[in-house]
Amino acid sequence: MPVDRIGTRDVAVRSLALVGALHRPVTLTVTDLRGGWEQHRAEVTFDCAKEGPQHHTFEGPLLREVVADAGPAFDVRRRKDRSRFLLAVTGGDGHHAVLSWAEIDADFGDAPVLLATRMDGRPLEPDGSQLVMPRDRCGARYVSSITRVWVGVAQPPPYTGG
Ligand SMILES: Nc1nc2c(c(=O)[nH]1)N[C@H]1C(S)=C(S)[C@@H](COP(=O)(O)O)O[C@H]1N2
Ligand SMILES: [Mo]
Repeated sequence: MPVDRIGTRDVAVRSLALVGALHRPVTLTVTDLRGGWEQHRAEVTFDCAKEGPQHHTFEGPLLREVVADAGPAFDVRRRKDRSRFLLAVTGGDGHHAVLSWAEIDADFGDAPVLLATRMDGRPLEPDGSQLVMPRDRCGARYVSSITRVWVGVAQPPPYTGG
């Protein structure tokens, strides 16, 4: 893994890969996520079964803007096409959570989900980005140290008239 210098510490550069049904799959560092898109701010409180309520302030780009720039393989003009897509977000420890594209699409759920570049003012370069789900009451989808975002179509069994 390449090494970068942040402050006075040498740290491994964490990056996340956008993969799946995309026209422009890409690998992005936290620095890329900060420089490439408008940074939004979210003050959130979520509950953890083990630790109790957690309160944090996150900054980062909207997940939908980063994924849109990777070119999801749907027809953007067709809402029914967009409504079939899913995203799976994986952390460095293998923990992963699923979202639907419609959940974050402005024409559907419009959830302001972020790929965090800062947590409580601290740059996330040393840890990797964290998924921020401001409307989630539970912390489980706040996936940290993100390594991969997969985009793809939900494929239920073929329609047989039932
Ligand atoms: N990569 C990764 N991210 C994760 C988890 C995890 O086990 N692995 N746990 C989730 C859970 S259950 C909670 S409550 C939040 C906050 O956990 P923390 O306070 O330990 O950061 O992180 C979430 N993100
Ligand atoms: Mo949790």
